[in-house]
Amino acid sequence: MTINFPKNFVWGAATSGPQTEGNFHKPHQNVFDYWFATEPSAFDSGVGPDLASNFYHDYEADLALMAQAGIKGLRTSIQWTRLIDDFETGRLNPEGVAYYNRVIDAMLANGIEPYLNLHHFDLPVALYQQYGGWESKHVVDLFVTFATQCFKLFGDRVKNWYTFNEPKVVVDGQYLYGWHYPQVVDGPKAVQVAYNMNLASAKAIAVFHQYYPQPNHQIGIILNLTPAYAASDDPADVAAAEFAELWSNNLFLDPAVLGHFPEKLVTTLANDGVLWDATAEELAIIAANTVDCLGVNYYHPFRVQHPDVSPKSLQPWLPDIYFKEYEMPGRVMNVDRGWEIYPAALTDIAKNIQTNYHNIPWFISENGMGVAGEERFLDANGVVQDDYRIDFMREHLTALQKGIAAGSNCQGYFVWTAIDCWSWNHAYHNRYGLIRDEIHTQTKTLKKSAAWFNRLSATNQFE
Ligand code: BGP
Repeated sequence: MTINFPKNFVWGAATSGPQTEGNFHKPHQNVFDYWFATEPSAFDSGVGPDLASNFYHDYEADLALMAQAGIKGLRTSIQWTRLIDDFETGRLNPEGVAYYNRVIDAMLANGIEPYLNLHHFDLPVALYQQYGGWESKHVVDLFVTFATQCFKLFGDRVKNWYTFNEPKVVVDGQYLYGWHYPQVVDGPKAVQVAYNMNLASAKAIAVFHQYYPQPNHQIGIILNLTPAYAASDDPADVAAAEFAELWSNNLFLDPAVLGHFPEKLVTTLANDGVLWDATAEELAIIAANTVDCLGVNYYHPFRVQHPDVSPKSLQPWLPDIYFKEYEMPGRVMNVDRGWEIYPAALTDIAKNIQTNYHNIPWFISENGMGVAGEERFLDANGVVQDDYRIDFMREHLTALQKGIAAGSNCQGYFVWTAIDCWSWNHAYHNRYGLIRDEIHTQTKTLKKSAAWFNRLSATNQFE
């Protein structure tokens, strides 16, 4: 069977500044730089983001390899801590400006369209220390100052922009479950952070549209969508899944695309006494500045059952009073990463966007397979035989194509990731790249999946 994709479908790869560049010539630390400097044991094998993929020095060779893998679009991010010297005034760091100019020009020279994101978990740590980070509306305005600089500097060559990558991971990781620095565990603060990031996105979009009208330029947000599936037909499980969907997905999806928060979520948070602090003026900004397009990162679904705790029993408030993760027996797992593999969710996501989000243009902005110990799969020629990664992409693309055939407006697929990179707490443990990075020798080589992807990108189809 041949699986075909629409004409002009974009085949790309995603990555981020903090995970690839390495900490060379950066005037400031982000929260991960600071966390590593103060607590290296929080990272796999005590390895931090200092070198990452050394993209800062290797970008020309790396981009040439990406072009060989058929990558036609690269989503990466500009680091706030590299571009800006003074966060309050937005004064630029000239070295940072020159670096991003070089990278953008090199992308274009390699036939790779830049897709730039402005925040990939990498808040400047000084803004946490001074203001509480995303808890603060002043930080919202400083983000807009940074975003404005980016639009002005690079918008002549960059047509595709994103305000945030996975803001929900900031809420969960930094303010609820302690995965990421500052490891705050505080439900009401997390609720305010979610609101403030929605506001920051809308305010940045407002500025962007003043500079660049559509259709030549577009701006969106990148959301990790984890469709919530109830563990059973039991009404308690169904209600748990309904709240999980509101909290995990609609919290950002609805304001970004529809311009307002889901009513049921607002009512629930208000009844629990934890609703965010919002003004009518801010809500009007959110209503008026929705996204032009949407990036969807998809890795795994969210299986949900009703929680053991009774509502209101958990004090202080946590969203966990409404749902609990369900480890479905028999589910297919990526054991190395601990995530369920469930490609069919992509068909559901496509249908949801088509039906409930006015079929807005969207693309897969991340999807990929992280595997530990890939040296096991090196062949005699030094090529990683990563058939599991090809299978993973094939299955997900088949599910996605079903949604497209039914009319969903999906315009591209960006694999996570181009070159093996540094990955937050897990450092280099799980490898996701189409291109292998032999970290110790700094050698980068195409894996088998790169050849497969290149064919896919050239023909727009696979068997
Ligand atoms: C997404 C992030 C990426 C990347 C990816 C893989 O949530 O946007 O930055 O890291 O997940 O996850 P991990 O690196 O944790 O295995």
